[in-house]
Amino acid sequence: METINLEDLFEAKLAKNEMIEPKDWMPENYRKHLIRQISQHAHSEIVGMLPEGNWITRAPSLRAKLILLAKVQDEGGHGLYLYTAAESLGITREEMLDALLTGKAKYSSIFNYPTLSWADVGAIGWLVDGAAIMNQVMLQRSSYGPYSRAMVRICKEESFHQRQGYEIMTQLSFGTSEQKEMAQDALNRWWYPTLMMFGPPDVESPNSENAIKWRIKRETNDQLRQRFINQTAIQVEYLGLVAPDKNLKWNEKKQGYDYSDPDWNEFKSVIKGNGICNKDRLLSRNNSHKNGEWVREAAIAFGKKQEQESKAA
Ligand code: BYC
Repeated sequence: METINLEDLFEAKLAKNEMIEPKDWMPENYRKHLIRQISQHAHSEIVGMLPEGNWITRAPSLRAKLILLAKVQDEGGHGLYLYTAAESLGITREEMLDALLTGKAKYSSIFNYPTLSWADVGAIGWLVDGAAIMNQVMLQRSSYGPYSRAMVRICKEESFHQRQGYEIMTQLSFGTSEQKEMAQDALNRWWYPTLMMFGPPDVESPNSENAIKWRIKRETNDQLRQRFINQTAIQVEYLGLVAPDKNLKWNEKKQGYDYSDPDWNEFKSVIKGNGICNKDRLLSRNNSHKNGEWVREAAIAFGKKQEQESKAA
C-alpha cells in the first residue's frame, strides 16, 4: 500500500494555491506562526477601538457620531472573527485574552499614540485603516482558510472606514484655516507611526521568510509600505496638505515615491511597551474585562438554562 507523506501533501496544497483548513495536517511551526499573527491581529482590532472610542462622545454632529459608533463596533466584530480563526488552530480564547491583559501579547504599535483632536479620527480612518487595508487585501489570499475568509469580510468593512476618515480629512482640509491646521497637525503626527504598521524593514523582519514560504503573507513589509506611500502621497496633495517628509518625491526610474524611513528606534521602544499610551491601553482593557464579568456570567447561565430546557423538552 502506498503511504502518504503528510508534509508532502501540505506542500502540494500550497503549491497548488489551495487553502489549508483546520482539520488538515500542518507543520507545528506553521500553526505557531499563524497563532502568533492572527492573535496579534485580533488584539490590534480590540485595542484599536480605544483611540477612536475616545471621540464618540465628542463627535461634532449626530451623523459623525453614528458613523464613528458603527466603525468602532465593526472593529470589535473584526476582533471576534479573528479570535475565532485563531481558536481553530488550537489556542483558547482565555489564553489569548490572558496574554493581552497581562501585557505579554503584541498588538499594532499604532494604537499606542493618542488621539488629540477630531482630525485624528479622520487621520486614523484615512491613514491607519488605509494601511490596514493595503495589508489585509493581501491577507485575503493567505494560505489558511479561516484567516483568509475572515479577511474578505473585514476588508469590505475597512473600505467604508477608510472613506469615513478621508471624508473627515476633506471637510477639514477644505474648511476654515483653523480646520486645515488641525488636519495638517494630525497628518504630521500620524504619518510615520502609520508607516511603522507594516513592520520593520525586510532585512530586519525575522518572520517574513517563513510567512512568504508558507503563503501566509504574499508580499513583504517594504513592498506594502511602498505601495501605501505611492497611493497616499497623491491624496495628501489633493487635500492641499504636506507630508512631514521632505524626501517624499516621485522617482520616475523606480515608478514609486522616494521617502524617509520612520524612526525604527521609536518603533522598537513602542512595541516593548514604552509608547505614549501603552500603559493606558492595557489598563483600559483590564478595566473593561473586569466590568464585563457579569455579562460573561449571565451569558453562561443563559446558555446552561437553554441547554437544560432543550434536554427536558
Ligand atoms: N506593531 O518579522 P516581522 C486595524 C512585530 S488593526 C507591533 O516583520 P511579521 C484597525 C512582529 O509581530 C490591523 N508589532 O513580523 C483596528 C514581530 O514580533 P514577534 C492590524 C509589530 O508578522 C482598529 C516583530 O515585530 N493589522 O486595522 O512577519 C481601528 C518582527 O516583525 C509591528 C494586522 O495585525 C507593529 N506595527 O509582520 C483602525 C495585520 N510590526 O511576533 C484600524 C496582520 C511588526 O516575532 N499582521 N511587529 O514577537 C501582519 O500582517 C504582520 O504580522 C505584520 C508584521 C506586517 C504586522
